[in-house]
Amino acid sequence: MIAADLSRSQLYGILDLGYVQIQDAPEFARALIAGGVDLLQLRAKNHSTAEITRLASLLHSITAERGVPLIINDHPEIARNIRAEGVHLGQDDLPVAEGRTIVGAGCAVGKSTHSVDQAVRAFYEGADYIGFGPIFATPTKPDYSPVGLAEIQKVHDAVRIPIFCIGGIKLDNLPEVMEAGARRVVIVSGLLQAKDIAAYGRSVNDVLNRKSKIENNRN
Ligand code: TZP
Ligand code: MG
Repeated sequence: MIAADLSRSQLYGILDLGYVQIQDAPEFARALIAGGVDLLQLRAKNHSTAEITRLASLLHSITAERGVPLIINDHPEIARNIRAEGVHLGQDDLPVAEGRTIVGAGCAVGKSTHSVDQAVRAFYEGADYIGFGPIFATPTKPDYSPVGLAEIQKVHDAVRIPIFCIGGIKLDNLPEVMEAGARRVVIVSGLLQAKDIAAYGRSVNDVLNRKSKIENNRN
């Protein structure tokens, strides 16, 4: 994946198998893409490598056809084997450089960060993008304290790679997240639990696009 794909991306969707039955994943992926996610991650915390590989490969045929980069959480070998566009690593996973050695050039390496300090370290580690949060408390990542809205501007002042704010972000609190300085967001349960995922995604994109229009007019 090239840097331009990331810098154009505003909405990052995650197909989290904590919310979606594995057999329903392709249908959810199609709905997320119809809703306008710019990036799609597969996050499967409790499945075997074989199951994740099989699903990742199937999802990749769906995302590739629609030009949406697929990012694999936790598993650089799977990302490499199915030729995904990226891998996403957490604080307890391999360092970015080791992940990059496995996935090879052209595959993005993202990292989860939970403080401005971790964000700065991820930047110097060479991450292509970071997730930053949880902004709000969230059942999707229950053991983490929220960083709060005030850190959003600080992390944007500190780090010059794409920053995706994550954690407890929904359509109704999105305006305040953007007001606090966010440019890109990850939404997991908000999208996956929406009655109409595609419509929800389009509404999220409307809010995101309003903000980018305002910014473009300022420059
Ligand atoms: N990392 C930080 S918060 C989070 C992850 C994976 C979960 C975000 O999920 P949700 O449902 O959008 O709060
Ligand atoms: Mg991980």
